Amino acid sequence: MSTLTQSPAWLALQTHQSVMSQIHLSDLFQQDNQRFNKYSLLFNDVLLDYSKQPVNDETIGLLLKLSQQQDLENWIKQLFQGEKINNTEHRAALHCALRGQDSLIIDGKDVAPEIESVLSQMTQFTESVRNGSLTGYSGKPFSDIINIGIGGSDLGPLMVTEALKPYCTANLTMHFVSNIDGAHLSETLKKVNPETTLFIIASKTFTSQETITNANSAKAWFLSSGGTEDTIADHFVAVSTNTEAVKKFGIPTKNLFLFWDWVGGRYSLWSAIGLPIALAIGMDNFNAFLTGAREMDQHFSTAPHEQNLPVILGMIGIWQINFFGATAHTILPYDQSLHSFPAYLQQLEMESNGKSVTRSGEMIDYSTSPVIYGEPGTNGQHAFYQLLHQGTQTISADFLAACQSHHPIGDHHNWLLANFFAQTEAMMTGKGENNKQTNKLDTFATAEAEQSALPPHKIVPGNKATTSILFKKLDPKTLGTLIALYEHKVFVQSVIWDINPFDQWGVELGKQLAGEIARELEHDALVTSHDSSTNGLINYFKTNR
Ligand code: G6Q
Repeated sequence: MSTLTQSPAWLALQTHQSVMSQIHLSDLFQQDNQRFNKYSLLFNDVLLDYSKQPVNDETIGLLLKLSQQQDLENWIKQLFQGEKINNTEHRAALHCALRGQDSLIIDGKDVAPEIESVLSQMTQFTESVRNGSLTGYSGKPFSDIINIGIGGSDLGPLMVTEALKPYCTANLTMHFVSNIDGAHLSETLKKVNPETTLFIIASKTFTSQETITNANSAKAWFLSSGGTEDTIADHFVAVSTNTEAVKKFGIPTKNLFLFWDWVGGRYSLWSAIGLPIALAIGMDNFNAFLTGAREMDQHFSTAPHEQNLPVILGMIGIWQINFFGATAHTILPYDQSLHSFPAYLQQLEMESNGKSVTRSGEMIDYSTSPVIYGEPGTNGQHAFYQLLHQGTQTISADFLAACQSHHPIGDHHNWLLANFFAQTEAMMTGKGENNKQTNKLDTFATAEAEQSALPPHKIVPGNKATTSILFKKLDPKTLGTLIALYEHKVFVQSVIWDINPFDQWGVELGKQLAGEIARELEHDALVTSHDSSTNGLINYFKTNR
């Protein structure tokens, strides 16, 4: 048994859970008509409603005792002071510094001027691409930007560029190529003209197999369709920490946007990895995006924990995962422009907190990151919500939506939001006669069926916990605030679980694995060096390719 699960705060929460699990969520609302006022928080334009969670004052008190016991306040300080809290890689995790900090000394050096200098390089570059003064080799302005990157060098910029499409004012079409599957690059190249296409090769290490393979193929395509070695510099820029590799690839250093090893891949969209975002929405909007995140940083580092959005969101997650046994968490943006938000959060949460040893290397005996998945509403309603309403798994959910639409046609937005509210209400109250008292569908349904005309399969038990996040409008600043909210929520949970959220050794393993097999695939001789399944699969591929 770990010290955490034997600690007083943990044991007190376990005892409290056995009481709270007996109370149906709708009863909590009947007992207290002030629940919404008590259990919702507002920061800037972002409203966080956690009143449809199985909590009361005692729950919040006990959760905050747990966070105190795990020294959350001190960890937050260390994060913002640039301590080397990424202990397995001996680095600070300084993504917050990218959102604007007057000065921050790391290893005896102030990093603020370097950040400022890359930001002004980005400003100059994005302005000249957007106003057409920087052109391709034939003198025509750029029409298409292709970002080649993967993981943290792809998911963030892709998600934000999609989410902020209404702010993409320049005449530029953004494309994102990540998969090493040749289809991704080929299908993208079919849509563009080499004379007016700008490639951004985005890779922190500049060694990721997928990115380098795609970048080499893009360069070959460029050279075979009108470009020359001399004009590569007009059409290729790089974002990386690896100056040498960028030079070796053929991109001159003047086209390199630097960032630093203290920016983790999945936290890098605030750095020059955000170049496609800045090209799409312009630097003023990009700065507003940074401001939104900075304001959330200030809130996270100063607000009392009971009024602190990331702390509350994180601790509600702990309550669900470690005490109610939730194994999955679903992200449901009622906003088509946030269609990539669940995929982005999959990486942020699962790569950060999908760990099973503590900071000091001990095996963990409690759950850490749940499986994260999601789809925009209302699409998900017609697909997997069935399981949320009547399935046997414990799954928690975040619903998100904007009050104001960027596309106010007819009554679409009212219908969209009506679905949001109806779903969260139905998940809480259920449907059927006297549908309450238990969250176990089978027991409940049988008892209910005996007393009512409803057959068990028609009874929806409710008592499913949800959190709602409403914001005024999805603008650059609000999106910055929202992303930082989730980043800090992930950090809060990592502190409770005593894990390092900033490394990713499982991902590193994946990067090494394919190399040896790729060499075996270079020839047609059958292989015998693996287990029989892997040999069989490789040999079937070789005989059928
Ligand atoms: C993120 C991960 C991972 C990384 C990609 C791309 O935190 O480390 O997703 O971003 O593997 O790495 P490069 O940017 O080095 O190509």
